[in-house]
Amino acid sequence: MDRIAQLTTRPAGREIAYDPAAAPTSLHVRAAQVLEGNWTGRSTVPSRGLYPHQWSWDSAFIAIGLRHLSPLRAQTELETLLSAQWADGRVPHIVFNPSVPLDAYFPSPDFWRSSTAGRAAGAPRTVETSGIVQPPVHALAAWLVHLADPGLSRARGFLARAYPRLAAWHDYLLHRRDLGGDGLVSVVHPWEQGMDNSPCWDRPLSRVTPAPALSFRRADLDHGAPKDRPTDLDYGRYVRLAADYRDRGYADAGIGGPGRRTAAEGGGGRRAGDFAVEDPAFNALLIASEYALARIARELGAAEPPRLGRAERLTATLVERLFDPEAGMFLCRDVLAQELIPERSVSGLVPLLLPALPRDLAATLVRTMCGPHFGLGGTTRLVPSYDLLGEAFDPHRYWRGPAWFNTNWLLERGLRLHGERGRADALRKGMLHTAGASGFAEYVDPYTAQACGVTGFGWTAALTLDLLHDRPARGGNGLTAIKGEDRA
Ligand code: 9WN
Repeated sequence: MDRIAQLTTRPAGREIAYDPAAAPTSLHVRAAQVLEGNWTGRSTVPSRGLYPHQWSWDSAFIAIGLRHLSPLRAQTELETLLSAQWADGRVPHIVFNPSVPLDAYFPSPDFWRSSTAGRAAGAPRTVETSGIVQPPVHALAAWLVHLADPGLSRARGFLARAYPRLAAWHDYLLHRRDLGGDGLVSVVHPWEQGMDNSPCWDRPLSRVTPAPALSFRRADLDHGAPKDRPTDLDYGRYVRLAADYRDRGYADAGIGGPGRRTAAEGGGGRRAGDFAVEDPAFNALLIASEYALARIARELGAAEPPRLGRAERLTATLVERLFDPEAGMFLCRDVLAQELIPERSVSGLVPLLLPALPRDLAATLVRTMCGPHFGLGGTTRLVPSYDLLGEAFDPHRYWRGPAWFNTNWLLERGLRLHGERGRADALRKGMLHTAGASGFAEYVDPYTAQACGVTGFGWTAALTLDLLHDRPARGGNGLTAIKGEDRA
């Protein structure tokens, strides 16, 4: 049996429920080939060249697609990531592969120095990781992976082993990262939110003194065109923020905590950092994962999952704190400046995936997505990462305009969840076509669908597989599965 045939067969020997008449086999096989090519034995790299380690939210999206090929691999993907969790609960944004040369990616393990600089925060000793985090898509992924083969999952104790780690991860975010004190989670670095170079960060980043250009060497420019990547100035700021956090032992101090230097005060004592932002997508993904965690707890026998009420309360807080009626969407909040950031990014549409979102708000988000700022169904086939009318819009530069597949997958799920079937079907079709035509590109020009960044990108292939398998005609939608029973 060749590798792809092996991949498309479940470990127990049962063929996967795949209908070749309904989905183009070549797309399916090509997506499987990408995942096979990016598989390292314990996890999947986003890209062999540009991103040769394990990334946190990439792995969650990859597991969601991989479950259709091999539920065992999908479980292993998440288990590998969770085994690098820190004792304080954080799940690091990168788990480094020790066999990859140090100069293949920057910042490398010798920059983060997790096992020494992160010791007080409980970094693992046997594996090197970064010290920041990424959006918490993992409980959602774990639940969807379980659903792909509940028998295998139960036999391996997959959820029973994952649950305490996922619960500790959420507790870390909700307790240690509530820097604004309002119940929402803050990110302390643009890389944590995952949309690294979004114009939303321009204002809060402008307060950060860049690290000197000669103090580091960017590896990303070995693979990507400088005009598509973040500028050197922004990179200098990313490096400064990460180095400062590392030099504080990766300690999370709350705003107003002991010795905290506020933006206004300008100095002294232990600092919480120069960047703290409440982001709608990060928090919405946490809420979606809280629903999933409640389902996992119930599967494991908990009588009354305590997390459901929390998910609904968090949704209300998200609306209260970050929804901007004038913009017709959610915005980011700069916690240090205590103001909403007046930039429209796709992040502000992602809360559409929340089941408890009030109906009128869901309708507003759909209108905004299909209006002049994002153009879905009109000027664009996929939702761009940033406002088409925004001053900083650039159809090719990282997260400043191009369309990404993970955010579009989330929006497709959200549209379907809120009964927008026609729009969801059209978006699904556009994604499948674009994924195949672009060679599973990392991202695409939202107008022309021209491939940008690297091809053979992990989550593009994985989410393509998920869309192929979770066919609308079957009424499938992982998020509906979460909503359905929990809210009944
Ligand atoms: C920094 C791996 C990651 C994604 C992010 C994407 C990019 C890294 C980088 O690649 O970020 O984490 O070096 O630019 O922005 O979303 O997880 O695919």
